[in-house]
This record gives sequence, C-alpha cells and structure tokens, in this order.
Amino acid sequence: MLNKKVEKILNEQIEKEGYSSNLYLAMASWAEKEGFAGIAQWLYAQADEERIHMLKFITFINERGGHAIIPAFKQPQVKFEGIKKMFEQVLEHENFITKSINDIVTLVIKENDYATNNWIQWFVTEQMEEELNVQTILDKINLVGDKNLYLFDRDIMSLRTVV
Ligand code: OFO
Repeated sequence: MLNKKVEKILNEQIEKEGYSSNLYLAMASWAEKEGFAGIAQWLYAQADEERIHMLKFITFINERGGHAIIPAFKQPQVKFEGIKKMFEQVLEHENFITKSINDIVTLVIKENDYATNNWIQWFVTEQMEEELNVQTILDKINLVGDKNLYLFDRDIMSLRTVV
C-alpha cells in the first residue's frame, strides 16, 4: 500500500512522463516539417516510449492501492532553433527527468517503501540509458556539423538501443 506522500510524488511523475511524450511529439512534428524524416522517426519512437513510461506509473499507483490521476499537460513549444539545439534540449530535459526519478528514490527510502524503491530502480537504469543515447547523438552531430545532417538523418535510427 502506498502512503500519501509516495502516491503524490508518483502522480507528479505521470505528468512529467506524459509531458516528455508530448514534447518529443512536438519535436518530431517540427523535424518532419523541416524535412528530417529520420530524426522525426527517432523522436516519434521516443514519444511512444515516454507514453509507456507514463502508463507504468499509472498502473503501478493503482495496483498499489493508490489512485492514478491523469493531469492536464502544458503545450510544448512549436518551433525549435535547429537540430543540435533541439537535441541539447532533449538532454537537458532527460537530466531534469533523472533528477525527478532520483527525488522519488530519496523519498521512498525515507518512507521505508522498499517495494516502490525496488520498482523505481528500472527507471534509474532507464535514465542512464536515455542520457547516454542522447549524448551519443549530440557527439555525432558535433562530429559531422549541424549543417551537414543529411546522412545523419538517414542513420539516426541505427543509434536506437531502446525501442
Ligand atoms: Fe521517461 O524517460 Fe525520458 O523522459
């Protein structure tokens, strides 16, 4: 059974994962309009993954005797300043999500909720992978240059390690 503090912080994470999904959808849509079909495909897949993360929180809260609340999501930005800047923003966002997952770990340890601590460890590992994936993409962009992304756009899906 979840205590109220743990239920609250897990519900807050539903909004963060759902917003992540919408943010990556907004990026995907922009990249597609700009002609970057491969990058758009990567972002659409990433958005799907974030939705699955959100669903994991929803079902866990309900299964543990809480009530998962579906929140309103703020609208993500519509336009982005360029591919490199956009991926820098993805990394910054993932760092923010990592911090919020770490905050959950800190709370559940404090509350002696070992079951939730055990469950949330999957997200701790997932965040390490996501940060690494995005950093790898940024390294490649820096290698080829922000103005020379034709081949990168073709190859980006091969960089996906998590589908
Ligand atoms: Fe849900 O992992 Fe990214 O945000």
